[in-house]
Formats: sequence, C-alpha cells, structure tokens
Amino acid sequence: MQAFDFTEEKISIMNLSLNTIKLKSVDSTNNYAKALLKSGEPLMPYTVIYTKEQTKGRGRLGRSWHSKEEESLCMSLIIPNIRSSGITLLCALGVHRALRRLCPQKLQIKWPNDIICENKKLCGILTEGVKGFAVAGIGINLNSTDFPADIAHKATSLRVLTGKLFDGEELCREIATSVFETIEEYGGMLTEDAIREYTPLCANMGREVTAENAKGIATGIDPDGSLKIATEKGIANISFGEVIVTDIY
Ligand code: BT5
Repeated sequence: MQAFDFTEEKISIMNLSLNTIKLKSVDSTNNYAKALLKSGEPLMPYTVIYTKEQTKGRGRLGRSWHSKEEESLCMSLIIPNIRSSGITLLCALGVHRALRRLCPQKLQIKWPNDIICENKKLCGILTEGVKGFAVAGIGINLNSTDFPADIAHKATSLRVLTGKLFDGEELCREIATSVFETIEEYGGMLTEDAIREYTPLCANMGREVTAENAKGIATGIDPDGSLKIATEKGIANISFGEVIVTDIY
C-alpha cells in the first residue's frame, strides 16, 4: 500500500494504543482499509485510516457521501474478530458518546447508524465486512455551513450546531478511541446492556417507520441489531436497507 502519501502515528489514549494511518487524499477510506486487509499486511490492533480529503466517498446501497477538505471528517476503523452483526450499532453508540461531549443539543441515532440532530444528519456510518474484519467508515460534517442542493435540507454540521470550528485529526482520535472502547466494553457483542444504552437514543423508537416490506411502529432492537417493527400483521424484523422515519428524512 505505497500509492498514497501517508504518515503513521501511534499514540496511547486511556487503555488504547491507537494506530492511525493518515492520508492526504484518497477515493474512500473504506476502500483503502479494505485493500489493506486484502493485501494481508499485518495490522496493529486499533487501526484507523484518516484522510484530509476524500474524493469518492460511499454511502450504503451504492449511494454517495459528500465531503470537503477542512469541512468534513472522513475515517475508517478496522475492527478485528467481528462476533456480531450488531457491530454496526455499537459503532454508532461509540460515535454518539464522543459527539455528545461536543454538542449541547440532543443527538439521536437513526437506525441503524446515522447520527442526527434536530432531524438532520450530522454523521453517516458505512460498515463493511472483509475476511472476518469489519471496516467502519465514519463521515462527520464538521465545519460546513452550506451543503450541495440535494442534501441541504437534511444535513447539519458540528459548526452549525455549536458555532465552533473543529479539527478533523483531533476529532478522529476522539471518535476512534470512543468507538474502540465501546466495542471492548461490550465484548464486540450487542449485549442486553448495549441495547439498553442504544434504544433510548434511537430516533425511530415509538415512531411510524417504513421499510421495503414493512410499515408500522418501531418498538425495539434485537440482539442481531435488527429493528423490530409492529405492523398490522405482527412483528417484522428489519436487518438492512433503508428505513424511513415519518417526519425525519
Ligand atoms: C451513510 O450512507 O450515511 C454512510 C456514509 C459513510 C461515509 C464514510 S466517510 C469515510 C468512509 N469512506 C467512505 O467511502 N464512506 C465512509 P447512507 O445511509 O446510504 O446515506 C447516504 C445518503 O446521505 C446520501 O444518499 C445523501 O442523501 C446523504 N448524504 C450524503 N452526504 C451527506 C453529508 N455529508 N451529510 C448528510 N447527508 C449526506
């Protein structure tokens, strides 16, 4: 993996020794992380890929992710030994824990893993599996004050919410530490305690939601990370795909 201009930093925060690969520019930090895993290069635990500029950011289901140098944080965590499909929700919990320390407004998680504030999206997470590892790509709007027309109505940033400017590299360390700590704390599993932490933060709960094959009221989270929806025909479990929450986006 020599193709990019990068530096590597090893620092210890709390009990974690974070290994950060810093890139100047890359198409997608998730692509970089996946290529790194496929190359078979030995990796330190708690590895995070950070880039100043991402040129072709990806969302879920083939969608794109908008970012701009100095305005956005784009990073990917490499998480070994995935033990549960609920890992995506644990990542959202870890990001929520870190962001709520910076932002006085109420932050919520839109299942499975958007972080939203005042019904607008502050952060998106894309989790992908490679060779028993998970790559969790995290995109956060930091310093943006305007967005492209197609997302302007549904995007917000830490700057819009707090009036402050944020440093991507510094925040990358905080987010990565928080996510890895959360995963360690719950042993990589969406335990009952993890679900108890996640559920009250989840914007879907008690609201009308529409998934591809189900419409009803979101009532809970199962240990596999799926969203339970009470429909006219009974409980439906949604494991992936888009879930629209009435009155959000
Ligand atoms: C996501 O997908 O929200 C996952 C985004 C993950 C981005 C990170 S950045 C680092 C890493 N490398 C990557 O290539 N990706 C990850 P999804 O739930 O499918 O949402 C995508 C949708 O969010 C788009 O179709 C837009 O409508 C909207 N969107 C795009 N950019 C946005 C932004 N900056 N802020 C708010 N909404 C945005």
